Amino acid sequence: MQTITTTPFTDQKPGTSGLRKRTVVFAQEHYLENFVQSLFDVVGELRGGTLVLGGDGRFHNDVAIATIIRMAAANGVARVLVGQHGILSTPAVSHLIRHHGATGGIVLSASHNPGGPEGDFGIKYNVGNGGPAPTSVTDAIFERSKVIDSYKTAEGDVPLTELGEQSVGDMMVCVIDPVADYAALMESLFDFDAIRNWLGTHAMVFDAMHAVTGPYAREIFGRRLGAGEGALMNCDPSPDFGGGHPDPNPVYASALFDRMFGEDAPDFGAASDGDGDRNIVLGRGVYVSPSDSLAVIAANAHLVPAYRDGIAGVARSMPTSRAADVVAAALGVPAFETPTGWKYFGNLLDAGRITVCGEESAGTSSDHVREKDGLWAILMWLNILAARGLTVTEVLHDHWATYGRHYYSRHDYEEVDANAARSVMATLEGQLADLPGRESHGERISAADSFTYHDPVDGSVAQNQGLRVMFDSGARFVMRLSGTGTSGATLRLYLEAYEPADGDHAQDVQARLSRIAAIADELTALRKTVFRDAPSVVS
Ligand code: VG1
Ligand code: CO
Repeated sequence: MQTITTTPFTDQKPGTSGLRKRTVVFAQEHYLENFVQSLFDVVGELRGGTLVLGGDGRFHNDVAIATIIRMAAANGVARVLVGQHGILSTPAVSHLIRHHGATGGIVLSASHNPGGPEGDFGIKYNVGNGGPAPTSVTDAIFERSKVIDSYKTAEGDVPLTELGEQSVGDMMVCVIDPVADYAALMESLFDFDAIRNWLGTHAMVFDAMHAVTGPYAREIFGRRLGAGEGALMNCDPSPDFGGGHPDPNPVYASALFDRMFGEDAPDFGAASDGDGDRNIVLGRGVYVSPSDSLAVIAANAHLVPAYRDGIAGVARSMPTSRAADVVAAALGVPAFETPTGWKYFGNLLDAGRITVCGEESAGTSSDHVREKDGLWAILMWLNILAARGLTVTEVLHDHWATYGRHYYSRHDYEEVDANAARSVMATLEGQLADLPGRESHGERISAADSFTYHDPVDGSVAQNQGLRVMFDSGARFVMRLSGTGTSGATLRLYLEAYEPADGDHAQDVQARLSRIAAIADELTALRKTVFRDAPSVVS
């Protein structure tokens, strides 16, 4: 065992989902080591405990895993469960922590951000309930990283190619099948017979985007559910994601969108992101907005074996459309509004206050793990389609006819000047108190605030979680700064308009939202201030 002298970095503050930086930043001498030692210093229970370890297979994954294994041995960890070839999806890590009663887990991923030497890398820590470390833990790690002066490491290298047990000093390293436990969990939740039958007469296509879910999809959709090889796109994980960008949106998953909107489109299409926690769902010629997906899943969960007895409640992140709230009200169960980031759902799930939760950013999940779970959401849809015998379009139209439609879109202004982005936020924040009652473009503002969350379980408070402007018509816009970018700032504008159950559900989404977008731009001088004519990404 060796103790290595180091000096602190000042920028190791985890964001919405772990510490995410350019790969070149992580590749600096001592950078990863400082953060990992700060983690071991803060989470004392890891000494003598079990750590789950894996990543999305991106460039630098292997180097980082070898480093963490040596440091874990030197810091007294008793056992590391590491995915074969260093692969584990985020939801699989969450499940493995819970299944094996581990102390915690480390996921190496920058999620949907591009990988490679010019791309991004990331590390996140999950605690014993399987969920992302709460802010109290990440804040403590950051504080520790600012004063750290040495780290501990040991000799030893573990090949990750073969399953089985090896040791590094006193520590046991178990190289585990990344897929087996997770696939068994999925099979225990859903009606695989019904899905298999449905796939006998319907076609699906799933795009793993050369990221982590490829091996999971082959086992679950391919082997267990009998979807043919033609159903699986880009299922070999690669360090640079096949030169692509593992973000399942219309821009980066354009091959999938082209297929689903093309001639002879399959009945069902889906994709997940770099670390497998996000999902998108499409039908023939139709894209399901993630906010709608959460609402549809909540409304139909009772058709799926694991949720046959109904759901206890629903939670959504604040910028997610309020479609799920309408379903919760109809079911007579509570609906919660939390800040952006999965860590805020953990307490509600642990306390049994909610069963399903989700975010507009293509994340949906339930109490089966403590992370968002891309393949789970896709299986929910397949199970619902099989149970109802309807197409994706029919399910959506029926949903809107029952609950009304929340037209929804997110406009991202990526990598803008950080000062300009802050000034847009400040401009809007300065006006909030005066906005109620103001009229523009035929819309009247009913309320406006900066979102503060009071956790109903542990009483913790999270302030400044985004600015909300609500309208009498049921429309809303939200503005917040991203906490996952690695250069400049990304400003997100979330737009929503409500059309009641008997309203017109066939309008063009952007056209329907253009009034609210214009008001948002007028109030904040957004485009002028960040020097952009249009958003970088519309989803
Ligand atoms: C984004 C999304 C947020 C999500 C987070 C992590 O955060 O908006 O909903 O939880 O990414 O997802 P931000 O701060 O950039 O808006 V993942 O799949 O990147 O772990
Ligand atoms: Co992700």
